Amino acid sequence: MKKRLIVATRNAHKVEEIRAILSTFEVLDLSVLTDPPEVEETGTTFLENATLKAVAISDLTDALVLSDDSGLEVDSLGGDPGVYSSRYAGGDGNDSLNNEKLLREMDGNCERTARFRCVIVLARGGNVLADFSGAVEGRILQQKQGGGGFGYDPLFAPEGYEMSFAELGEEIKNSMSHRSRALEGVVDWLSRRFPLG
Ligand code: ITT
Repeated sequence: MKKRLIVATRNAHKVEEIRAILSTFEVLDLSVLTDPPEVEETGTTFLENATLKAVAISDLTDALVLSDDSGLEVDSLGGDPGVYSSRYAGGDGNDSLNNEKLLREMDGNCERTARFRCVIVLARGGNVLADFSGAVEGRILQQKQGGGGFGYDPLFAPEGYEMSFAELGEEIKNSMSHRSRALEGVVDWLSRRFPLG
Protein backbone atom coordinates (compact mmCIF):
# COMPACT_ATOMS: atom_id res chain seq x y z
CA MET A 1 0.00 0.00 0.00
CA LYS A 2 1.24 3.48 -0.87
CA LYS A 3 2.25 5.75 2.02
CA ARG A 4 -0.21 8.67 2.47
CA LEU A 5 0.97 12.26 2.55
CA ILE A 6 -1.18 15.37 2.93
CA VAL A 7 0.23 18.41 1.16
CA ALA A 8 -0.43 21.57 3.20
CA THR A 9 -0.94 23.97 0.31
CA ARG A 10 -3.75 25.89 -1.37
CA ASN A 11 -1.78 26.00 -4.60
CA ALA A 12 -3.16 23.26 -6.88
CA HIS A 13 -0.13 23.51 -9.22
CA LYS A 14 2.20 22.58 -6.37
CA VAL A 15 0.04 19.54 -5.52
CA GLU A 16 0.14 18.46 -9.16
CA GLU A 17 3.93 18.72 -9.35
CA ILE A 18 4.47 17.01 -6.00
CA ARG A 19 2.10 14.18 -7.04
CA ALA A 20 3.95 13.67 -10.33
CA ILE A 21 7.33 13.54 -8.60
CA LEU A 22 6.28 11.48 -5.54
CA SER A 23 4.55 8.88 -7.68
CA THR A 24 5.17 6.10 -5.18
CA PHE A 25 3.15 7.96 -2.50
CA GLU A 26 -0.57 8.64 -2.18
CA VAL A 27 -0.45 12.45 -2.32
CA LEU A 28 -3.60 14.06 -0.90
CA ASP A 29 -4.55 17.73 -0.79
CA LEU A 30 -6.23 19.80 1.92
CA SER A 31 -9.71 18.76 0.75
CA VAL A 32 -9.36 15.59 2.89
CA LEU A 33 -9.55 17.80 6.01
CA THR A 34 -12.64 19.61 7.32
CA ASP A 35 -12.18 23.40 7.29
CA PRO A 36 -8.38 23.58 7.28
CA PRO A 37 -7.27 27.03 8.49
CA GLU A 38 -5.74 29.63 6.20
CA VAL A 39 -2.21 29.74 7.64
CA GLU A 40 -0.75 33.23 7.69
CA GLU A 41 2.80 33.37 6.34
CA THR A 42 4.33 35.67 8.95
CA GLY A 43 7.87 34.29 8.65
CA THR A 44 10.78 36.05 6.97
CA THR A 45 12.35 32.87 5.56
CA PHE A 46 11.07 29.97 3.45
CA LEU A 47 11.86 27.62 6.35
CA GLU A 48 9.82 29.66 8.85
CA ASN A 49 6.81 29.79 6.54
CA ALA A 50 7.04 26.13 5.54
CA THR A 51 7.23 25.24 9.25
CA LEU A 52 4.16 27.36 10.10
CA LYS A 53 2.12 25.59 7.40
CA ALA A 54 3.29 22.05 8.23
CA VAL A 55 2.80 22.40 11.99
CA ALA A 56 -0.67 24.02 11.76
CA ILE A 57 -2.03 21.41 9.36
CA SER A 58 -0.41 18.38 11.00
CA ASP A 59 -2.10 19.39 14.25
CA LEU A 60 -5.42 18.45 12.61
CA THR A 61 -4.61 14.93 11.45
CA ASP A 62 -2.65 11.78 12.26
CA ALA A 63 -1.32 11.63 8.71
CA LEU A 64 2.11 12.71 7.59
CA VAL A 65 2.01 16.32 6.35
CA LEU A 66 4.30 17.96 3.81
CA SER A 67 4.45 21.72 3.27
CA ASP A 68 6.26 23.67 0.54
CA ASP A 69 7.35 27.28 0.76
CA SER A 70 9.04 28.51 -2.34
CA GLY A 71 9.83 31.54 -4.45
CA LEU A 72 12.02 33.34 -6.91
CA GLU A 73 15.20 35.21 -5.95
CA VAL A 74 16.53 37.74 -8.47
CA ASP A 75 20.14 38.77 -7.80
CA SER A 76 19.92 42.33 -9.13
CA LEU A 77 16.79 42.92 -7.01
CA GLY A 78 18.64 41.93 -3.83
CA GLY A 79 16.90 38.53 -3.69
CA ASP A 80 13.35 39.87 -4.26
CA PRO A 81 10.60 38.80 -4.53
CA GLY A 82 11.85 35.91 -2.32
CA VAL A 83 9.39 34.90 0.41
CA TYR A 84 6.96 37.49 -0.96
CA SER A 85 6.84 35.85 -4.42
CA SER A 86 3.12 35.03 -4.30
CA ARG A 87 2.29 38.55 -2.99
CA TYR A 88 4.77 40.58 -5.09
CA ALA A 89 2.08 42.69 -6.78
CA GLY A 90 0.14 43.04 -3.50
CA GLY A 91 -2.12 40.87 -1.34
CA ASP A 92 -4.77 40.65 -4.07
CA GLY A 93 -2.15 39.97 -6.75
CA ASN A 94 -2.03 36.98 -9.03
CA ASP A 95 0.53 35.26 -11.27
CA SER A 96 -0.11 37.60 -14.16
CA LEU A 97 0.22 40.81 -12.08
CA ASN A 98 3.31 39.40 -10.35
CA ASN A 99 4.94 38.69 -13.72
CA GLU A 100 4.09 42.18 -14.99
CA LYS A 101 5.61 43.75 -11.89
CA LEU A 102 8.78 41.67 -12.25
CA LEU A 103 9.17 42.75 -15.88
CA ARG A 104 8.74 46.41 -14.88
CA GLU A 105 11.33 46.08 -12.10
CA MET A 106 13.77 44.44 -14.53
CA ASP A 107 13.19 46.90 -17.38
CA GLY A 108 16.55 47.89 -18.93
CA ASN A 109 18.45 45.65 -16.52
CA CYS A 110 20.87 43.25 -18.22
CA GLU A 111 21.92 41.55 -14.95
CA ARG A 112 19.15 38.90 -14.98
CA THR A 113 20.45 35.92 -12.98
CA ALA A 114 17.94 34.35 -10.61
CA ARG A 115 16.99 31.13 -8.90
CA PHE A 116 13.90 29.34 -7.67
CA ARG A 117 14.17 28.05 -4.13
CA CYS A 118 11.98 25.53 -2.34
CA VAL A 119 11.92 24.47 1.29
CA ILE A 120 9.86 21.46 2.29
CA VAL A 121 8.93 20.54 5.85
CA LEU A 122 7.57 17.18 6.97
CA ALA A 123 5.51 17.14 10.14
CA ARG A 124 3.29 14.83 12.13
CA GLY A 125 1.01 15.61 15.08
CA GLY A 126 2.13 19.24 15.25
CA ASN A 127 5.84 18.36 15.34
CA VAL A 128 8.46 18.97 12.67
CA LEU A 129 10.17 15.75 11.55
CA ALA A 130 12.63 17.13 9.00
CA ASP A 131 13.24 19.86 6.44
CA PHE A 132 14.68 19.80 2.93
CA SER A 133 15.66 22.39 0.36
CA GLY A 134 16.34 22.66 -3.34
CA ALA A 135 17.23 25.37 -5.84
CA VAL A 136 17.54 25.80 -9.60
CA GLU A 137 19.65 28.55 -11.18
CA GLY A 138 18.54 30.46 -14.26
CA ARG A 139 17.69 33.88 -15.62
CA ILE A 140 14.74 36.21 -16.11
CA LEU A 141 13.59 36.47 -19.73
CA GLN A 142 12.68 39.77 -21.47
CA GLN A 143 9.06 38.72 -21.90
CA LYS A 144 6.72 35.90 -20.97
CA GLN A 145 7.27 32.71 -22.99
CA GLY A 146 4.96 29.68 -22.97
CA GLY A 147 1.64 28.75 -21.42
CA GLY A 148 2.51 25.85 -19.11
CA GLY A 149 3.41 25.73 -15.42
CA PHE A 150 2.41 28.49 -12.99
CA GLY A 151 3.77 31.52 -11.14
CA TYR A 152 6.95 32.92 -12.70
CA ASP A 153 7.50 29.90 -15.00
CA PRO A 154 6.92 31.94 -18.21
CA LEU A 155 9.72 34.36 -17.21
CA PHE A 156 12.31 31.86 -15.94
CA ALA A 157 14.78 30.03 -18.19
CA PRO A 158 16.85 27.45 -16.30
CA GLU A 159 20.63 27.50 -16.82
CA GLY A 160 21.58 25.92 -20.15
CA TYR A 161 18.19 26.60 -21.80
CA GLU A 162 16.77 29.42 -23.93
CA MET A 163 13.20 28.30 -23.25
CA SER A 164 11.23 29.09 -20.10
CA PHE A 165 9.92 26.49 -17.63
CA ALA A 166 6.47 27.25 -19.09
CA GLU A 167 7.71 26.20 -22.55
CA LEU A 168 9.87 23.27 -21.48
CA GLY A 169 6.89 21.41 -20.02
CA GLU A 170 6.19 19.45 -16.90
CA GLU A 171 8.56 16.55 -17.47
CA ILE A 172 11.68 18.66 -18.04
CA LYS A 173 10.74 21.11 -15.27
CA ASN A 174 10.20 18.24 -12.83
CA SER A 175 13.57 16.71 -13.73
CA MET A 176 15.51 19.76 -12.49
CA SER A 177 13.24 22.06 -10.49
CA HIS A 178 13.85 23.45 -7.01
CA ARG A 179 10.81 21.43 -5.90
CA SER A 180 12.02 18.13 -7.36
CA ARG A 181 15.46 18.65 -5.78
CA ALA A 182 13.92 19.22 -2.35
CA LEU A 183 11.67 16.19 -2.91
CA GLU A 184 14.71 13.97 -3.62
CA GLY A 185 15.67 14.54 0.01
CA VAL A 186 12.13 13.71 1.13
CA VAL A 187 12.08 10.41 -0.78
CA ASP A 188 15.47 9.43 0.60
CA TRP A 189 14.48 10.37 4.18
CA LEU A 190 11.13 8.55 4.00
CA SER A 191 12.63 5.42 2.48
CA ARG A 192 15.15 5.17 5.32
CA ARG A 193 12.60 5.99 8.00
CA PHE A 194 9.82 3.77 6.60
CA PRO A 195 11.71 1.10 4.59
CA LEU A 196 8.60 -1.05 4.14
CA GLY A 197 6.61 1.86 2.68
P1 ITT B 1 0.70 27.85 -0.32
O1 ITT B 1 1.32 28.87 0.61
O2 ITT B 1 -0.71 27.55 0.01
O3 ITT B 1 1.55 26.62 -0.44
P2 ITT B 1 1.45 29.76 -2.38
O4 ITT B 1 1.33 29.78 -3.86
O5 ITT B 1 1.03 31.01 -1.64
O6 ITT B 1 0.65 28.48 -1.82
P3 ITT B 1 4.14 30.21 -1.45
O7 ITT B 1 3.74 31.09 -0.34
O8 ITT B 1 5.22 29.19 -1.21
O9 ITT B 1 2.91 29.38 -2.01
O10 ITT B 1 4.55 31.12 -2.69
C1 ITT B 1 5.14 30.53 -3.79
C2 ITT B 1 5.15 31.51 -4.95
O11 ITT B 1 6.44 31.47 -5.56
C3 ITT B 1 4.18 31.05 -6.02
O12 ITT B 1 2.91 31.63 -5.85
C4 ITT B 1 4.88 31.48 -7.29
O13 ITT B 1 4.63 32.83 -7.52
C5 ITT B 1 6.35 31.30 -6.94
N1 ITT B 1 6.81 29.94 -7.27
C6 ITT B 1 7.17 28.93 -6.42
N2 ITT B 1 7.48 27.82 -7.08
C7 ITT B 1 7.31 28.09 -8.38
C8 ITT B 1 7.45 27.34 -9.55
O14 ITT B 1 7.77 26.05 -9.54
N3 ITT B 1 7.20 27.95 -10.73
C9 ITT B 1 6.83 29.24 -10.78
N4 ITT B 1 6.66 30.02 -9.72
C10 ITT B 1 6.89 29.46 -8.51
